[in-house]
Amino acid sequence: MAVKDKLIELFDSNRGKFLSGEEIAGTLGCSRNAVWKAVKTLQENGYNISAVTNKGYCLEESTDILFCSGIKKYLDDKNKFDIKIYKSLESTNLTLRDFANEGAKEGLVVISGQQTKGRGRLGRPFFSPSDTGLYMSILLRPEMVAGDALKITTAAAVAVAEAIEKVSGEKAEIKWVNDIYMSGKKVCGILTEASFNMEIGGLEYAVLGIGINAYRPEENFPEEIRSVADAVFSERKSDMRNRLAAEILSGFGKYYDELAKNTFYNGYKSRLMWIGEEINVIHAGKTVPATLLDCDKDCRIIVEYENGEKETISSGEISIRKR
Ligand code: BTX
Repeated sequence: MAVKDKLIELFDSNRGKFLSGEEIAGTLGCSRNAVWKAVKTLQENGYNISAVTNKGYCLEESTDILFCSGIKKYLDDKNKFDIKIYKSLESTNLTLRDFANEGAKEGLVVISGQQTKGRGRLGRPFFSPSDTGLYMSILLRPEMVAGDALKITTAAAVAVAEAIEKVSGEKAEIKWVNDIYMSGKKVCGILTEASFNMEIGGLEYAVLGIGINAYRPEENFPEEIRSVADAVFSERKSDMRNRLAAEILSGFGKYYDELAKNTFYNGYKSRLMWIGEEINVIHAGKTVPATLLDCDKDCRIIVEYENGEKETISSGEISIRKR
């Protein structure tokens, strides 16, 4: 392990306490100069480390920085996922796809503190500013037919909603198919991108991408999404994003292992927004008014149109109708 990584662990277990350069060098078995250099690198990477003459270095209690051992500390099964953390990437889904194409194993997780080209569905952008979100992609190599891939996304939506509720103590809801809302605003989007193998007639791999607004960005959300987007936490607290990442991985890992049994279904249905309400169904460029009746075992929605016809829908989007 590099000095920098050992230092993160040492600071993490001594948050709010000053440690002298000599003490750190002794514990890590390196020179004081190496400690100083590692502290500088961490500070440049956004760690709030105070340096005070005659006292030493101290990691601020409230620091919420994503780091590997910080996530692993909260994980149920520490060996199930191989986690790689980056400061900034174009898109975690794109980076993970490159790894997948090179043969990476199921369970590889790419996390970034920022995305410069975060991707949403249908080519839309996903706003992913630095240091306030959690942008994460998980590599899966399931043995399933392409039609079952929707289950990956819906199971992930439940795992994310449960993780948010556990860490924040607030209620999270699911907007069909896979947006997570809190108090009527979107705090998370999920994008699963699959690679198909024509010869085996199934999925070669799937990249499950999850983007969460953990905190409101200092400069606020951009004008165009300000009325729809919000963040999970109202104030910055220590280790929130590491805990959130770990809870999502643990929860999703469990549902994924039992995907054929649909064990996530009750958690999905109980959090589904707008059942019984008047909605618009948006599909293939058309917007049609309907009532949302129910959600079946495959997480497809059942809607009733104004002419009384009912339909079960597995793709597209819905919005609430303004009354
Ligand atoms: P989506 O197409 O449903 O969401 C994108 C739409 O949501 C945008 O058109 C905009 O209206 C709104 N939006 C954009 N950014 C945000 C935001 N930060 N919070 C709330 N609303 C927003 C949802 O697609 C799927 C998003 C997946 C993002 C993850 S991040 C990790 C992984 N890597 C990657 O490039 N994408 C995924």
